[in-house]
Amino acid sequence: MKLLPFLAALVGAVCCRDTFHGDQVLRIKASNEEQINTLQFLETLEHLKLDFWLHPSNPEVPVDVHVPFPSLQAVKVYLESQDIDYSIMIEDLQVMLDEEKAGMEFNRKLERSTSHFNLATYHTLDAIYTELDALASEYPNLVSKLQIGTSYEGRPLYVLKFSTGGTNRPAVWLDCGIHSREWVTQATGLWTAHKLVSDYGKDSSITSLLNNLDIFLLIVTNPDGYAFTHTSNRLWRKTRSKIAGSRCIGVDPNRNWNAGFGGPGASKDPCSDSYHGPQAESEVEVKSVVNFIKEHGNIKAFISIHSYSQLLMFPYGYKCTNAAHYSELNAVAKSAASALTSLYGTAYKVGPICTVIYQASGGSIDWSYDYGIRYSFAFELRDTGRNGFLLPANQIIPTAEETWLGLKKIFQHVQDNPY
Ligand code: INF
Ligand code: ZN
Repeated sequence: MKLLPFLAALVGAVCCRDTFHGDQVLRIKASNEEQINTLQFLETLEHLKLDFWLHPSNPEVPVDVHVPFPSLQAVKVYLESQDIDYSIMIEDLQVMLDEEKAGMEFNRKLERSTSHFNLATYHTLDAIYTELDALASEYPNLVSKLQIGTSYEGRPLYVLKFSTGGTNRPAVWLDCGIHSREWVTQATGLWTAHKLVSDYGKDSSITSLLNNLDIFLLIVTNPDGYAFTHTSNRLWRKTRSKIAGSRCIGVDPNRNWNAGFGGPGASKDPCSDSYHGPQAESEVEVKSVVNFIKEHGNIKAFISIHSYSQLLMFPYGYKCTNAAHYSELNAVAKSAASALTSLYGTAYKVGPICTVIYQASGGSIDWSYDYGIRYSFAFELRDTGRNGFLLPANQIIPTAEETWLGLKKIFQHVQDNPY
């Protein structure tokens, strides 16, 4: 009888994993507005089960779409019939997922033998949470772990606080992994946490930063979704909340903030990957961050880390008019992006969400900016589409290193421009 739970777990682990054998990711280049409209029509055909990694917006921005094998032929014939150019970005999605999984297994075994936390690999939620405790216990005078809430499925939302003292010092907020499938963002958050503790007292810019500002880092903003990407569907984006009246699960946590909520660029369809939710802040993961920011009362910068596309954006997404601090935000973003590019030459585009990509309502940094947090930015990390969300683990550290140079520029600007 003892075997039963094990067998159940085994069946559970194996039986419900989504597989993507023969699925492809196409990169579509629309050449005009009419072709964009055609692609937007395609996006409404639910039976094709298309997963748009990059949505059709304007002809300059490519459209990346995961096409399940059963829909491949029909989609390709349709695109060709409309003279819409496309290339195959990922030949067989399952092959890439299997390679990623094998890499993680290998590194997990290596880790067990060295008991050293390997920042150059992707980790499970449990491994990340264990590492948060390790950091807090190894650097008690610099790092503490706070729980700011509990996810829909009951997982803690842990924030690392980096502080060298003072009471309620001006602070910066940094969140990763609000979209669970964007694995390089949680990995970058982990690397950044290590960078802060190892360089404090050695690197004058980090020392000065932490002697004046506190840093709050939420490495796994969507733990339910992240756990689900490990057990069931690697490409899951949303939360895992149940929606009354729908068989579909989850809300897009980057459409659920009280900023232009329910406006253009969000879906009211619970089965859509950009579903805004039944009402603003319906998702406990979003509500917990909002409550924390409001209770703290002295947050001066709010930065949300996404992937992919290599962009550094600032408000607005819910409307296409310029923010009051447009010129300052643009200048800071340009300076941060060029610092980032200086390391490995990784090119970034800079600008307001609405013009750099598309109109998107209910986004986190629009909320933080309208709440009064002037320095609100969103990063879209590597790459520009060769691997998309499946960025090889050997790019984690270079990505985190270059991103840190951009973050440091923003933090220094916050330090030098109190408001
Ligand atoms: N980003 C897009 C999204 O649809 C664009 C975005 C980023 C909108 C930041 C608003 C704020 O949410 C991603 N990237 O999903 O992962
Ligand atoms: Zn995202």
